[in-house]
Parts: sequence; structure tokens; C-alpha cells
Amino acid sequence: MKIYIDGEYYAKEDAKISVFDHGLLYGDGVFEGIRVYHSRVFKLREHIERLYFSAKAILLNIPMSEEAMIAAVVDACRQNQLENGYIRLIVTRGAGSLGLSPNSCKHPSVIIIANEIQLYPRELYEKGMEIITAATSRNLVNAINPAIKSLNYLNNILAKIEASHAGCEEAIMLNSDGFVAECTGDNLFILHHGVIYTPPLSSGALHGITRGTVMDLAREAGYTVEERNLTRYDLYIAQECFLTGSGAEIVPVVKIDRRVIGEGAPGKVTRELDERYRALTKVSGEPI
Ligand code: PXG
Repeated sequence: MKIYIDGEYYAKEDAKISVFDHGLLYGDGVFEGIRVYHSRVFKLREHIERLYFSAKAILLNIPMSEEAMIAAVVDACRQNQLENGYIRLIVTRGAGSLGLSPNSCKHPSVIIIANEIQLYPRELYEKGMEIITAATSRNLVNAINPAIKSLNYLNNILAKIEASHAGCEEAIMLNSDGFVAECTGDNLFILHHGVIYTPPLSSGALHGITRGTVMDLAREAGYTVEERNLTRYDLYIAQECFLTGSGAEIVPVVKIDRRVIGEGAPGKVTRELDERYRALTKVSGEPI
């Protein structure tokens, strides 16, 4: 494995950054998780745009243009002969002194790890996933806005631990008003009376690339898709529920807080959208 750090490639054992990097000291930085399918980087431009938006929101100047970043990601895939896999793209604030101020960090670091992907077990997709609601609320939009894909993921990690303690892979996170935002690393959708609903971004959901893709695919397939504030009750009485994310793709949810969703098996609409999503991954993306 060859890992890109600031324009150079390093073997896995030699890929190291400073212990004074504020990415490590404070979670001060931004990241993306991107898929590669059939030697194409899926939705690369969308991921790069979100990365630069996240960086802008935290006043982090990425030391290269978006076009140069796209070229670097594609090159990292080539160097690793990656036909199918996962890219973790990270920009840290860089090395500085032991103080919160980012002023001491003169050079942000760009890291690209192009690797195999750790998928959820196949069984989860066939049988559907059981999830719970976490007690940990989503960060306030006026605190660390969840729209920023920052290296500070403790809010999500705390909810993920709750999921794990409950024997689940994922947990739903509510915002401070009690509305559903999303899961710890995936956006959430439901089907109710034939209409597809997902929480609006103002709920504290990440502007998921898969979320956007699935909304487009669903509309193309003739479904009405609405962004609406959802309560846990709305989820419990849904006909279908599924999660979306670059890593997880489309995951059917069959149980929420011990309530069976719909028929208790992956729903028809979920399966249809999954098929359309798979078809898209076969043909779309930045060629390597
Ligand atoms: N919500 C959150 C909070 C995320 O971090 C998504 C939704 C899905 O977004 P995309 O753009 O991928 O459709 C994400 C991104 C993990 C992991 O290990 C997951 C993400 C990022 C990093 C790690 O589960 N998902």
C-alpha cells in the first residue's frame, strides 16, 4: 500500500505525521470517504466540493486547487492499482504548538489512503439491519455543524458505542428538538404511504453524497421524495426504512428500537433503489 502525504508516497509503515499535528491534538481537520468501483472514482467531484466546503467552514486553507486534488486522488488509486475500494482523504490543520490556536500551524497536511473496503456482512443486506436510537444528541448546528465533515467525530463515535452496546451496527441520532437527523455514519430514509422521506439538512444531517444520488434515482423512478422533519414515531410506523452512505451503500432497516418495520424484511422500494444504485456504480465516475 502506498499512502500519499503532501505530494509524496510512503509505505504503510512509513506513513506518519507529527504528534504536534492539530488533527491529532484537537481533531482539527476535515475528511472524506470515497468509493472506487470498476476503476472509476464514484462521485469524486461531489466529494471534493464537500471537502473544500468543510475546510472553508473551519477556515482551513487547503494548499492545492480542487483540480489538483482530483488529480492527486486519481493518482493515488493508480499507484495502488485500486480497481474497487475505498479512499480516505484527510486534510489536517498541520503541525503546530501545544495550544488551541491554529495560527501556529503553517502547513496543512493532505493525506490520501486508497485501500480495500471493509463492508458490512452480506447477511445484513439480505436480512436487514436492526438499529436503535442513541441517547447522545446530534451536535447543534451552531456548535460543530454536522454539515462539516470534520476530524472531530466524537459525537458520532459516542452514538456508535451505544449501538454496539445494544448489539446493533448503527444508531439513530436525534437533534436537540427531538427530530431524527441521521445515523452515526449514514443518512436515513423512510417510505410512508408510498412517499419517500428523509430529514432535511437543517435537522443536523450530513449532506450525504449517497443521499443526494438516491434522491435523484428515486425521483427518476417516479417516486415523490420529500425532505421533512421526522420523529421516532414516524420511523416506527414506516413501511420501509433504509440507510445510505458511500461505504454502506443502501442498507435495509427492519427493526428500530425493537419495533418491526413494515414486513420485517428488506422492502420492495429499498430493493429497487439498491438495484438502480448498483447499476450506476458500474458506469459512473472519474476514470483511473
Ligand atoms: N452521515 C455521516 C455522519 C457520515 O459521516 C454519511 C452520512 C454518508 O455520506 P456519504 O456522502 O458517504 O453518502 C457519512 C459518511 C464509517 C464512516 O466508518 C462513515 C462515513 C464516513 C467515515 C467513516 O462508518 N460516512
